[in-house]
Amino acid sequence: MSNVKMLNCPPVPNVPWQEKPEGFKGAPVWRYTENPIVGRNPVEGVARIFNSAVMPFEDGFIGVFRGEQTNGRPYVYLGRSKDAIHWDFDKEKVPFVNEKGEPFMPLYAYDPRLVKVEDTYYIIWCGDFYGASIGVATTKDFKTFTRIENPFIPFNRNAVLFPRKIHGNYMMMSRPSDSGHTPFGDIFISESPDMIYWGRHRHVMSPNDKWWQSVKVGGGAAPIETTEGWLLFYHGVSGTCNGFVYSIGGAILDIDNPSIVKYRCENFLLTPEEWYEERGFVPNVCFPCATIHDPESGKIALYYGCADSYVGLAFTEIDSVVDYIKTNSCVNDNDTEIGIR
Ligand code: BMA
Repeated sequence: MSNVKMLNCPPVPNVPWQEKPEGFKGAPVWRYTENPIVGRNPVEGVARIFNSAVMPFEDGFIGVFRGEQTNGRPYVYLGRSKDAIHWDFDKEKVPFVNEKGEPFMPLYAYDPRLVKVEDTYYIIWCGDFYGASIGVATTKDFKTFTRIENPFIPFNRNAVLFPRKIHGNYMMMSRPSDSGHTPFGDIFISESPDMIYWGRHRHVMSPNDKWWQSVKVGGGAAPIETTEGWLLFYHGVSGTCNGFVYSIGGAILDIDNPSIVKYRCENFLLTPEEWYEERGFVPNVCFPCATIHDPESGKIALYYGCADSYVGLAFTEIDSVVDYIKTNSCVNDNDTEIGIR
């Protein structure tokens, strides 16, 4: 086994954890035995919580959760936890304001990500800007949430911010789309000096000939910086006669030029197999949105939405997952080029 290290991330000795089951085979990502960790009707007025992002905060954990209201419209809710497994959710939606401090609520908001860069937390979601587009807000205290005016034009989803600047710029992956259930999807990356103006767009990766990721791919959890490059958990989608199937994939991006994919695993790391992944509002969906990871032990807890109905938790270890991705890598020219045309 190699000795891969996570870089530039604080220790999280209380990362949630369960040992790999005896005799476990296949990709080294195993599910929490008590999944799902968030069940149906978790908050008054919210039917389902899924596709959500969490991170350490103060002496516990905090998260932004996609809550599907009973009127069918998704919104972002805040949750807090002592152990990152049992969550208390706010009854009210996250109260976004504009730069003047006035209420500025999106029409809807879904698939939130939560990333800390330097001393600021960024909440990123998919919302409406005359069609599906990317919303961003900042907070330092999880009390005031200030939106940055529409950073990208529609149609776009699955924006994932890197946890540090590269060459002095913020880096954000995104997946241009249509305004519906997009039947295509490639990951691109953009740079910004200030989180307001974005440019130098580059291609990162496209669907490939491995059927589980042959229709679309989209960023998942914020990448983890490692001695091998940026470890990215993403979703890959297959089209079947009964609709899309969402699996979790793994790739390693170049540390200085993350539009270059160094390794990309040909096998999925996790695919719908359990009842809570196969059965729900949208069956057969495993949708990764966040990790909590501890550089000292190498433990990674991966949070993913299940069947658009529940939150699931899975575990892996930095060196075994990086080894698995490298050993089963299938990069092509489209992955390894810098992504400029
Ligand atoms: C995508 C997004 C996700 C969802 C998935 C499966 O387009 O809307 O929120 O989990 O479809 O329904």
